[in-house]
Amino acid sequence: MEQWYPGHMVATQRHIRELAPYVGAFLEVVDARAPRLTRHRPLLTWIGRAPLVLVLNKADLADQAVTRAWVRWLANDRRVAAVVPLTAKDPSAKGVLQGALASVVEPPRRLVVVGMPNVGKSTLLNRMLGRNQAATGAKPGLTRGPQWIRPGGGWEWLDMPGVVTPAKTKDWRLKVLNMVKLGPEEIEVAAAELQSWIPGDRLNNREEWARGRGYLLAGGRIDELRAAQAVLTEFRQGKFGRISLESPEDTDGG
Ligand SMILES: Nc1nc2c(ncn2[C@@H]2O[C@H](COP(=O)(O)OP(=O)(O)OP(=O)(O)O)[C@@H](O)[C@H]2O)c(=O)[nH]1
Ligand SMILES: [Mg+2]
Repeated sequence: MEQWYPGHMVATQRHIRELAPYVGAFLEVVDARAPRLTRHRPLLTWIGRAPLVLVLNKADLADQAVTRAWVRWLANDRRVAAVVPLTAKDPSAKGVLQGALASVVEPPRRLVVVGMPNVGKSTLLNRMLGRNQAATGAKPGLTRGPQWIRPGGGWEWLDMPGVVTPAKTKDWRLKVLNMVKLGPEEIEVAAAELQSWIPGDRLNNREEWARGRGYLLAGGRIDELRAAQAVLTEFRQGKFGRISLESPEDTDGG
């Protein structure tokens, strides 16, 4: 079996199909920096007629104007009940999401949280709960099995492991966003692809930038692998500013 379609993803699909008739809504968490690419299309067939709320998470890392354009764009999708940009890491996320859900989900408020690996599903659940019950981390595939969380107020949330279609795992953006594991031999290619998205004034002289940090080999040549790894890490931390990797007009998304 393909590395990126391990057993827990098959189990997740079966579980979602079984749950669909009994849940108030499915909450699909996507990455605000690439909301189309990070949607999991098969979900629409798995969930049947259940309402689908799209959460554009990590909005703190995305270009604000591009995120606004995405919200307008996705609002036209008839299969989407609500579009909610937010930052799960930020305490304000709880109120933002509760407000958005109030009009969509009827009691009993049973919600299933789905999405690609590492988009922030568990972080969002912990935020709703007000404490860290679900394990989170900067590593795709952290949550291994479904887990119910009861934050009170009649809510029941189910945290699910991340799901991704094998065909998509080749997209360098998913690797850059840390949703798909990056092989050691892919680091330099992914960093090179990413660099064209970083505005010139933020990484204008890559060579100087690498030298300044001491990413050097014996003989004074740039240590390309270390520099590439650092570009990826710093992008993921938002050190180059807010950068979106996809806009609604793009035609190459998932
Ligand atoms: N900057 C930023 N980082 C976030 C946000 N939400 C989550 N993260 C980070 O993203 C990483 C993944 O978060 P998780 O909540 O573990 O993601 P998940 O979707 O549960 O991942 P799996 O269980 O692997 O499917 C962690 O390092 C979080 O701290 C956010 O709104 N902004
Ligand atoms: Mg998780």
